[in-house]
Amino acid sequence: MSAFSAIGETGEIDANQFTPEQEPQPTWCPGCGDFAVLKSLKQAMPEVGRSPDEVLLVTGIGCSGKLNSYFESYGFHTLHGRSLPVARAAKLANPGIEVIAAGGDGDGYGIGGNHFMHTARENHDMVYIVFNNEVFGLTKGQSSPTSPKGHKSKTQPSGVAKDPIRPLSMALASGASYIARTAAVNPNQAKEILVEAIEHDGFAHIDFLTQCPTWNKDARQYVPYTDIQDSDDYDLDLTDRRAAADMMAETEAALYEGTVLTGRYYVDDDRPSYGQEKQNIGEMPETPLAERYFDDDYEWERSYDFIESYT
Ligand SMILES: Cc1ncc(C[n+]2csc(CCOP(=O)(O)OP(=O)(O)O)c2C)c(N)n1
Ligand code: SF4
Ligand SMILES: [Mg+2]
Repeated sequence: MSAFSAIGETGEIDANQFTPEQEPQPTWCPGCGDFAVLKSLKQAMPEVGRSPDEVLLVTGIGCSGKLNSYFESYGFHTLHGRSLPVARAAKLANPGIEVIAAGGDGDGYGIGGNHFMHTARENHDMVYIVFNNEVFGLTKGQSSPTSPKGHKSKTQPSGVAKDPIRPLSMALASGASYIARTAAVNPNQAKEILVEAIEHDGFAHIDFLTQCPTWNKDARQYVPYTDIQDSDDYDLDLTDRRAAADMMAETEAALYEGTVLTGRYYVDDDRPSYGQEKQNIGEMPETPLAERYFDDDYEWERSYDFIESYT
């Protein structure tokens, strides 16, 4: 059965539709947390009612970047750290498609950190899943921006001398309008958070703790974890920016002391997405680029119009 249906057609959506017809054998190592991201993402799709032909999955480079090899949808495997600019362009050209970007901690918080900051600032309507395993997995275990201070690896034989990045705080300071952390060991919470993030209109950042048993043997498996929404110890107002900042700071410090806190941290449903802002100032074309058909003459005509308007 083909997993693809006509765009816009509704009907029962099944998680299995997101398994490629000729499923490649995953090259992820046994016990890798990446399997849980794939599973929870597939399980989220029926709940948001999106079929494979309504989804674009854009990935960076890394073990995490292989996600779209095992997920049936439109896909774009980009360069290291470059998933977000591609995802942004795709969303602006085709606002009707559900855009999900994904990559690793090295990819998203290191080489792609600048794109992360500005995509959050501009509140592009998409989900960004960062597989945070605290190492460069694919390239064999070098320290990454989230490796704890003192972490020893081939590139840092005496231990990392730097403090790690605080991804949740960085997302909040940059302007993301939905921010959550989940973990591969908690696939039900992961699925629920993915559903919310996909349904959110704006930039939804999910820091997804994924264990790498091959190259990060010292790393915690992220158990036991506490879901801050389930715990009586916390009563967080998700719309309160200051409270979110404090909760994130506590969570980020706790992780490196062996306590894993997960859950939703911040949700701003009022902030318009970048596409909406562009519409408000009359800069979004009424017919999205992806729905236009050009013949040769039309395309030339429009090019001249465009050049003339800027000369
Ligand atoms: C521009 C560029 N620099 C470096 C690399 C080499 N490289 C490939 S994957 C990777 C790191 C992957 O780590 P991470 O993003 O954390 O993903 P993981 O494999 O852990 O999922 C690096 C440095 C590259 N492909 N391109
Ligand atoms: S190297 Fe680590 S991150 Fe990569 S597939 Fe293996 S366990 Fe997963
Ligand atoms: Mg990594």
